[in-house]
Amino acid sequence: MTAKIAIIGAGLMGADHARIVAEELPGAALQVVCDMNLEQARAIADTFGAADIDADPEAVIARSDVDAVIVASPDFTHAPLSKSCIAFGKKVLCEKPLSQSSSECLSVMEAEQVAGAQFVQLGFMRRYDQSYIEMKDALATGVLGRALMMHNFHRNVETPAAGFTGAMAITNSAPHEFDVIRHVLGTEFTTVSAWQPRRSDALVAPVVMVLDTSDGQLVNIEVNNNAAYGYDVRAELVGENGSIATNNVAYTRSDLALRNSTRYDTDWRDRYAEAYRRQNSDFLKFVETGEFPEIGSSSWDGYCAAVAAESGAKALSENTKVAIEMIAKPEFYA
Ligand code: ISE
Repeated sequence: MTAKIAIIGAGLMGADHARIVAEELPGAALQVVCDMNLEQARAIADTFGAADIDADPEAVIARSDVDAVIVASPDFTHAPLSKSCIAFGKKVLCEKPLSQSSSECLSVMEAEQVAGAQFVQLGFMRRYDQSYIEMKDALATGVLGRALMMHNFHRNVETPAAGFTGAMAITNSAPHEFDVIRHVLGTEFTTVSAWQPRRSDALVAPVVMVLDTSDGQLVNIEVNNNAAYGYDVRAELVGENGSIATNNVAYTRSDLALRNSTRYDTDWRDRYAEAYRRQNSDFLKFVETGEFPEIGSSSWDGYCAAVAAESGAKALSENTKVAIEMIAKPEFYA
Protein backbone atom coordinates (compact mmCIF):
# COMPACT_ATOMS: atom_id res chain seq x y z
CA MET A 1 0.00 0.00 0.00
CA THR A 2 1.29 3.48 -0.85
CA ALA A 3 1.56 5.91 2.08
CA LYS A 4 0.20 9.32 1.13
CA ILE A 5 2.34 12.02 2.66
CA ALA A 6 1.62 15.71 3.21
CA ILE A 7 4.45 18.21 3.53
CA ILE A 8 3.71 21.27 5.67
CA GLY A 9 6.00 24.17 4.83
CA ALA A 10 7.31 24.76 1.31
CA GLY A 11 10.56 26.50 2.23
CA LEU A 12 14.09 25.13 1.89
CA MET A 13 13.55 21.98 3.94
CA GLY A 14 9.96 21.44 2.78
CA ALA A 15 11.17 21.44 -0.81
CA ASP A 16 13.94 18.99 0.04
CA HIS A 17 11.52 16.63 1.82
CA ALA A 18 9.11 16.89 -1.14
CA ARG A 19 11.94 15.84 -3.47
CA ILE A 20 12.93 12.91 -1.25
CA VAL A 21 9.32 11.68 -0.96
CA ALA A 22 8.70 12.05 -4.69
CA GLU A 23 12.00 10.69 -5.97
CA GLU A 24 13.66 8.57 -3.33
CA LEU A 25 10.95 6.85 -1.32
CA PRO A 26 9.38 3.91 -3.10
CA GLY A 27 6.14 3.15 -1.26
CA ALA A 28 5.34 6.80 -0.56
CA ALA A 29 3.40 9.36 -2.59
CA LEU A 30 3.53 13.13 -2.29
CA GLN A 31 -0.12 13.93 -1.68
CA VAL A 32 -0.29 17.56 -0.51
CA VAL A 33 2.13 20.47 -0.28
CA CYS A 34 0.88 22.99 2.26
CA ASP A 35 2.09 26.54 2.70
CA MET A 36 0.51 29.88 3.58
CA ASN A 37 2.14 31.07 0.39
CA LEU A 38 0.08 29.13 -2.15
CA GLU A 39 2.29 30.16 -5.04
CA GLN A 40 5.26 28.60 -3.30
CA ALA A 41 3.22 25.46 -2.52
CA ARG A 42 2.16 25.27 -6.17
CA ALA A 43 5.74 25.60 -7.41
CA ILE A 44 6.95 22.72 -5.22
CA ALA A 45 3.86 20.62 -5.98
CA ASP A 46 4.36 21.06 -9.72
CA THR A 47 8.07 20.33 -9.55
CA PHE A 48 7.59 17.08 -7.66
CA GLY A 49 4.15 16.01 -8.87
CA ALA A 50 2.06 16.42 -5.71
CA ALA A 51 -1.64 15.68 -6.05
CA ASP A 52 -2.82 18.85 -4.30
CA ILE A 53 -1.87 22.04 -2.46
CA ASP A 54 -3.40 23.77 0.55
CA ALA A 55 -2.77 26.74 2.82
CA ASP A 56 -4.28 25.39 6.05
CA PRO A 57 -2.05 22.90 7.92
CA GLU A 58 -4.76 21.78 10.38
CA ALA A 59 -7.13 20.95 7.50
CA VAL A 60 -4.35 19.04 5.74
CA ILE A 61 -3.59 16.94 8.82
CA ALA A 62 -7.31 16.07 9.06
CA ARG A 63 -7.66 14.98 5.41
CA SER A 64 -8.65 11.36 4.90
CA ASP A 65 -6.34 11.11 1.88
CA VAL A 66 -3.30 11.97 4.03
CA ASP A 67 -1.70 9.04 5.92
CA ALA A 68 1.33 10.79 7.39
CA VAL A 69 2.81 14.25 7.66
CA ILE A 70 6.22 15.91 7.37
CA VAL A 71 6.40 19.22 9.23
CA ALA A 72 8.96 21.66 7.82
CA SER A 73 7.25 24.95 8.69
CA PRO A 74 8.78 27.59 11.03
CA ASP A 75 10.10 26.35 14.39
CA PHE A 76 7.26 27.77 16.51
CA THR A 77 4.71 25.65 14.59
CA HIS A 78 6.50 22.32 15.14
CA ALA A 79 5.00 21.35 18.51
CA PRO A 80 1.41 22.51 17.83
CA LEU A 81 1.34 20.73 14.45
CA SER A 82 2.88 17.59 15.93
CA LYS A 83 0.13 17.60 18.55
CA SER A 84 -2.52 17.91 15.83
CA CYS A 85 -0.98 14.89 14.07
CA ILE A 86 -1.16 12.93 17.33
CA ALA A 87 -4.81 13.96 17.76
CA PHE A 88 -5.60 12.65 14.27
CA GLY A 89 -3.57 9.47 14.83
CA LYS A 90 -1.06 10.32 12.10
CA LYS A 91 2.66 9.73 12.26
CA VAL A 92 4.70 12.87 11.84
CA LEU A 93 8.31 13.49 10.86
CA CYS A 94 8.89 16.87 12.44
CA GLU A 95 11.90 19.00 11.54
CA LYS A 96 14.11 20.00 14.48
CA PRO A 97 13.71 21.53 16.99
CA LEU A 98 10.51 20.01 18.38
CA SER A 99 10.24 23.27 20.29
CA GLN A 100 12.62 25.81 21.73
CA SER A 101 10.70 25.47 24.99
CA SER A 102 11.29 22.30 26.99
CA SER A 103 7.86 22.61 28.62
CA GLU A 104 6.22 22.64 25.19
CA CYS A 105 8.20 19.47 24.35
CA LEU A 106 6.79 17.93 27.53
CA SER A 107 3.28 18.74 26.29
CA VAL A 108 3.97 16.80 23.06
CA MET A 109 5.28 13.85 25.12
CA GLU A 110 2.17 14.08 27.29
CA ALA A 111 -0.08 13.94 24.19
CA GLU A 112 1.72 10.83 22.93
CA GLN A 113 1.45 9.13 26.29
CA VAL A 114 -2.27 9.89 26.50
CA ALA A 115 -2.69 8.54 22.96
CA GLY A 116 -0.80 5.43 24.08
CA ALA A 117 1.70 5.30 21.19
CA GLN A 118 4.58 7.20 19.66
CA PHE A 119 3.67 9.34 16.68
CA VAL A 120 6.53 11.83 16.45
CA GLN A 121 9.90 11.23 14.80
CA LEU A 122 12.23 14.23 14.86
CA GLY A 123 14.39 15.36 11.96
CA PHE A 124 17.72 15.02 13.76
CA MET A 125 19.11 13.44 10.60
CA ARG A 126 22.75 13.24 11.72
CA ARG A 127 21.94 9.99 13.56
CA TYR A 128 21.62 8.47 10.06
CA ASP A 129 24.90 9.86 8.75
CA GLN A 130 27.43 7.10 8.07
CA SER A 131 30.24 8.92 9.91
CA TYR A 132 28.29 9.17 13.17
CA ILE A 133 27.03 5.58 12.72
CA GLU A 134 30.65 4.36 12.48
CA MET A 135 31.64 6.51 15.46
CA LYS A 136 28.88 5.03 17.61
CA ASP A 137 29.75 1.50 16.44
CA ALA A 138 33.45 2.02 17.24
CA LEU A 139 32.53 3.01 20.78
CA ALA A 140 30.17 0.06 21.15
CA THR A 141 32.80 -2.50 20.06
CA GLY A 142 35.10 -1.31 22.84
CA VAL A 143 38.15 -0.63 20.58
CA LEU A 144 38.32 3.00 21.67
CA GLY A 145 38.11 2.15 25.37
CA ARG A 146 36.12 4.40 27.63
CA ALA A 147 34.94 7.62 25.94
CA LEU A 148 36.65 10.65 27.47
CA MET A 149 35.89 13.62 25.24
CA MET A 150 34.00 14.63 22.16
CA HIS A 151 35.07 17.68 20.13
CA ASN A 152 32.51 19.16 17.76
CA PHE A 153 32.59 21.88 15.10
CA HIS A 154 29.45 23.13 13.35
CA ARG A 155 30.15 25.78 10.75
CA ASN A 156 27.73 27.42 8.32
CA VAL A 157 28.78 29.71 5.48
CA GLU A 158 26.54 32.47 6.81
CA THR A 159 23.61 32.99 9.18
CA PRO A 160 20.22 31.89 7.85
CA ALA A 161 18.62 35.27 8.67
CA ALA A 162 19.59 38.80 9.59
CA GLY A 163 19.35 39.38 13.33
CA PHE A 164 20.68 35.91 14.14
CA THR A 165 22.16 35.91 17.66
CA GLY A 166 24.54 33.80 19.74
CA ALA A 167 21.53 32.49 21.66
CA MET A 168 19.99 31.40 18.35
CA ALA A 169 23.18 29.53 17.47
CA ILE A 170 22.51 27.53 20.63
CA THR A 171 18.74 27.08 20.22
CA ASN A 172 18.60 26.65 16.43
CA SER A 173 21.89 25.12 15.25
CA ALA A 174 23.47 23.39 18.26
CA PRO A 175 20.46 21.09 18.89
CA HIS A 176 21.95 18.87 16.15
CA GLU A 177 25.05 18.43 18.30
CA PHE A 178 23.07 18.06 21.53
CA ASP A 179 21.12 15.24 19.92
CA VAL A 180 23.84 13.37 18.08
CA ILE A 181 26.32 13.56 20.98
CA ARG A 182 23.76 12.08 23.42
CA HIS A 183 23.03 9.44 20.79
CA VAL A 184 26.69 8.52 20.18
CA LEU A 185 27.82 8.60 23.80
CA GLY A 186 24.63 7.18 25.31
CA THR A 187 24.87 9.60 28.24
CA GLU A 188 23.08 12.79 29.28
CA PHE A 189 24.49 16.28 29.71
CA THR A 190 24.69 17.65 33.24
CA THR A 191 26.21 21.15 32.91
CA VAL A 192 26.98 23.68 30.20
CA SER A 193 29.14 26.80 29.94
CA ALA A 194 29.20 29.08 26.89
CA TRP A 195 31.40 31.85 25.51
CA GLN A 196 31.84 33.98 22.40
CA PRO A 197 34.98 35.53 20.97
CA ARG A 198 34.80 39.10 19.63
CA ARG A 199 34.42 39.67 15.88
CA SER A 200 35.65 42.76 14.11
CA ASP A 201 32.27 43.33 12.42
CA ALA A 202 28.57 43.23 13.31
CA LEU A 203 28.05 39.57 12.34
CA VAL A 204 27.24 37.06 15.04
CA ALA A 205 30.42 35.58 16.49
CA PRO A 206 30.94 31.84 17.04
CA VAL A 207 29.65 30.26 20.25
CA VAL A 208 31.83 27.81 22.14
CA MET A 209 30.25 25.52 24.73
CA VAL A 210 31.74 23.05 27.15
CA LEU A 211 29.44 20.42 28.61
CA ASP A 212 29.81 17.69 31.25
CA THR A 213 28.00 14.38 30.90
CA SER A 214 26.51 12.14 33.55
CA ASP A 215 29.31 9.64 32.83
CA GLY A 216 32.12 12.12 33.46
CA GLN A 217 32.93 12.97 29.82
CA LEU A 218 33.80 16.44 28.57
CA VAL A 219 32.24 17.73 25.37
CA ASN A 220 33.01 20.91 23.50
CA ILE A 221 30.88 22.38 20.73
CA GLU A 222 31.78 25.27 18.46
CA VAL A 223 28.90 26.72 16.44
CA ASN A 224 30.10 29.24 13.89
CA ASN A 225 27.21 30.46 11.75
CA ASN A 226 29.43 32.85 9.80
CA ALA A 227 32.38 30.65 8.96
CA ALA A 228 32.42 32.04 5.39
CA TYR A 229 34.40 29.25 3.71
CA GLY A 230 31.89 26.37 3.54
CA TYR A 231 29.50 24.07 5.38
CA ASP A 232 31.78 22.15 7.70
CA VAL A 233 30.64 19.82 10.46
CA ARG A 234 33.20 17.70 12.26
CA ALA A 235 33.37 15.60 15.36
CA GLU A 236 36.10 13.65 17.11
CA LEU A 237 35.47 11.13 19.84
CA VAL A 238 38.48 10.51 22.06
CA GLY A 239 38.61 7.31 24.05
CA GLU A 240 41.22 5.92 26.45
CA ASN A 241 42.74 3.76 23.64
CA GLY A 242 42.37 6.01 20.61
CA SER A 243 40.06 8.32 18.76
CA ILE A 244 37.70 8.40 15.80
CA ALA A 245 36.85 11.49 13.75
CA THR A 246 34.19 12.11 11.13
CA ASN A 247 35.26 13.01 7.58
CA ASN A 248 33.48 15.35 5.24
CA VAL A 249 32.29 13.72 2.05
CA ALA A 250 34.43 14.57 -0.97
CA TYR A 251 34.35 12.37 -4.05
CA THR A 252 37.22 14.11 -5.78
CA ARG A 253 40.38 16.06 -5.00
CA SER A 254 41.97 18.57 -7.36
CA ASP A 255 45.71 18.87 -7.78
CA LEU A 256 46.52 22.23 -9.34
CA ALA A 257 49.23 24.86 -9.18
CA LEU A 258 51.28 23.07 -6.50
CA ARG A 259 48.23 22.56 -4.27
CA ASN A 260 45.65 19.89 -3.69
CA SER A 261 42.11 20.72 -2.64
CA THR A 262 38.67 19.26 -1.99
CA ARG A 263 35.33 21.06 -2.07
CA TYR A 264 32.91 21.99 0.71
CA ASP A 265 29.14 21.78 0.45
CA THR A 266 27.26 25.06 0.68
CA ASP A 267 24.84 23.72 3.25
CA TRP A 268 23.49 20.68 5.06
CA ARG A 269 21.17 19.44 2.30
CA ASP A 270 24.05 18.11 0.20
CA ARG A 271 26.31 17.14 3.07
CA TYR A 272 23.56 15.08 4.72
CA ALA A 273 21.65 14.02 1.58
CA GLU A 274 22.10 10.33 2.29
CA ALA A 275 21.28 10.78 5.99
CA TYR A 276 18.02 12.54 5.07
CA ARG A 277 17.15 9.75 2.65
CA ARG A 278 17.80 7.06 5.26
CA GLN A 279 15.91 9.02 7.90
CA ASN A 280 12.87 9.50 5.68
CA SER A 281 12.83 5.87 4.61
CA ASP A 282 12.93 4.88 8.30
CA PHE A 283 9.99 7.25 8.83
CA LEU A 284 8.11 5.47 6.05
CA LYS A 285 8.71 2.13 7.83
CA PHE A 286 7.42 3.75 11.03
CA VAL A 287 4.26 4.81 9.15
CA GLU A 288 3.84 1.31 7.71
CA THR A 289 4.58 -0.76 10.81
CA GLY A 290 3.88 1.56 13.75
CA GLU A 291 7.24 0.55 15.20
CA PHE A 292 9.40 3.50 16.23
CA PRO A 293 12.74 3.40 14.33
CA GLU A 294 15.62 2.05 16.37
CA ILE A 295 17.93 5.01 15.80
CA GLY A 296 15.24 7.63 15.22
CA SER A 297 14.96 10.67 17.42
CA SER A 298 11.79 10.80 19.54
CA SER A 299 9.95 13.59 21.31
CA TRP A 300 11.91 12.61 24.44
CA ASP A 301 15.09 13.36 22.48
CA GLY A 302 13.55 16.64 21.36
CA TYR A 303 12.88 17.49 25.00
CA CYS A 304 16.49 16.64 25.99
CA ALA A 305 17.85 18.86 23.18
CA ALA A 306 15.54 21.69 24.26
CA VAL A 307 16.67 21.50 27.90
CA ALA A 308 20.32 21.60 26.79
CA ALA A 309 19.57 24.55 24.49
CA GLU A 310 17.71 26.52 27.16
CA SER A 311 20.54 25.90 29.63
CA GLY A 312 23.18 26.82 27.02
CA ALA A 313 21.43 30.09 26.18
CA LYS A 314 21.23 30.90 29.90
CA ALA A 315 24.92 30.05 30.37
CA LEU A 316 25.81 32.42 27.53
CA SER A 317 23.67 35.32 28.73
CA GLU A 318 24.65 34.97 32.41
CA ASN A 319 28.26 34.05 31.71
CA THR A 320 28.09 31.16 34.14
CA LYS A 321 28.05 27.36 34.25
CA VAL A 322 24.44 26.14 34.24
CA ALA A 323 23.10 22.78 35.41
CA ILE A 324 21.15 20.84 32.78
CA GLU A 325 18.20 19.47 34.69
CA MET A 326 15.81 17.06 33.03
CA ILE A 327 12.88 15.00 34.22
CA ALA A 328 13.50 11.25 34.56
CA LYS A 329 13.01 9.45 31.24
CA PRO A 330 9.44 8.14 31.13
CA GLU A 331 9.14 4.34 30.80
CA PHE A 332 7.05 5.02 27.68
CA TYR A 333 10.23 6.07 25.77
CA ALA A 334 12.47 3.29 27.14
C1 ISE B 1 20.54 24.96 10.69
O1 ISE B 1 19.98 25.63 11.75
C2 ISE B 1 19.78 23.72 10.42
O2 ISE B 1 18.64 23.61 10.76
C3 ISE B 1 20.45 22.64 9.68
O3 ISE B 1 19.74 21.44 9.79
C4 ISE B 1 21.86 22.47 10.12
O4 ISE B 1 22.52 21.44 9.47
C5 ISE B 1 22.56 23.78 10.00
O5 ISE B 1 23.92 23.66 10.14
C6 ISE B 1 21.96 24.70 11.01
O6 ISE B 1 22.67 25.89 11.13
